[in-house]
Amino acid sequence: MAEVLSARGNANGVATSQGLPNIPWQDRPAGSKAVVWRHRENPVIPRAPQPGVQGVYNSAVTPFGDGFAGVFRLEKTDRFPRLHVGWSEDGLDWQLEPEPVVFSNWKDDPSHYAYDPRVTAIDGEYIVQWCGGHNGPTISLARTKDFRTFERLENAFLPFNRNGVLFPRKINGAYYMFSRPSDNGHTPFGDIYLSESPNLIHWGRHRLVMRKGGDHVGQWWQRTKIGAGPVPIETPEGWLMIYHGVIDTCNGFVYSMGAALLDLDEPWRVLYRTNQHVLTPEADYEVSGHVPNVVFPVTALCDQPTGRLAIYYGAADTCTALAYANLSELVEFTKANSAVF
Ligand code: BMA
Repeated sequence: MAEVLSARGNANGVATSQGLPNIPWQDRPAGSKAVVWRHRENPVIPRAPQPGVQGVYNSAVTPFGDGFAGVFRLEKTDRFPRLHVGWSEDGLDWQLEPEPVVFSNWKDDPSHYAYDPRVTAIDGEYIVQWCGGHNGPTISLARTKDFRTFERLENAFLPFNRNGVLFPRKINGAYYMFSRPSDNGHTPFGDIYLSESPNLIHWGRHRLVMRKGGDHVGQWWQRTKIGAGPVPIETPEGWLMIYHGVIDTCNGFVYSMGAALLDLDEPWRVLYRTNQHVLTPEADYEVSGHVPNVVFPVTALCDQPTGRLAIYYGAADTCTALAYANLSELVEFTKANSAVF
C-alpha cells in the first residue's frame, strides 16, 4: 500500500452532496439475477495486507473530500481489535494508518478493545460508533471532522451491547441509534433495538425494532440473531436497513446479509423485511478465514442520482470485501420478498 495521504477534504471535511460519482462500481455480471453481487477483485483489503497485520474487516468508510476515509477494525498479530483510520481516492485502494486512533480527551485503558466501527456523517461532522470494551462489550462513540483528531463521547449504553448504528439525520429533533443487547461471549441470541437521544449523550425511549427468528414463516437464515449493519439509507419507501442475520449450524454460526424497510418518521416500525438473505457466504474468502462463513455488512455508500450502492462487508473475520446493488432494485426486492414478524 502507498504511504498515508496528507489531509483531505473540503472546508470541514464533510461530504455535502447526495451524488457520489466516484463510488466504486461494477455492473451485475452477465446472466446473473442476483440483487446483490460481488466485486470481481474481492477482497479489496486482503488477508494480511501489511507485515504484522493479520486481519482488516468489519470496517466503516465514508465519502470524504474528493475521496473516501474510513475507520477500520485492524488486528495485528496480538489479535487485539483496534480502530485505525484509512484513506482512499477510489474506495478500493486503501492506505491504513499504522497506529490506532487516539482520543484527544480520553486516556485509553489498554484493556479497552474496539471493533466493528460504523461512521455516520451528520450535522457537519462524523460520529464513529463501535463496540468498545467497558467491563464487557458496549457501544462507544466519538466525533471527528477530519479523521485526524477524535473526541470521545461517553459510552451510549451499559454492557452488554453490540452493533450500534447511528441514523444519518435527526428524526423529529432526536438522534436515533440501533443496537443489539448481547452477552459477554459469542451471544447465541439477539434482536435489534432503537434508542433516542437529544444530544448523543443521554439515550432512552428504547424500542424493539425487529426480532430474530422466522421458523414460523418458513425461514432459518436469521433464526439465531440479527444485528444492524450500515447506516440506514433514506428512500421514499422508508429507511433501508441492511443487516446481518445468523443461523447456528453444526459447524457454528453463519452470517448472511438481509434488508428491511422502516417507517421514515417512526423507524422502529418495520414495513418490509426480506424473507431470505441477499448475500450469504459462498466465495472462498467468505467461507474460509479466521471465522469461516461470515458476511458482515458495515457500510453502504450510495450515489443517489444513479442508485448505485457499494456495500462493504467483513468476510470471514479476516478481510474486507465489496458488493454492489441498485438502490431501487433492492427496495423493490425487499418489498416483494417480505415477511414481517
Ligand atoms: C460477532 C462480532 C463480529 C464478528 C462476528 C462473526 O459477534 O464479534 O465482530 O464478525 O461475530 O464472528
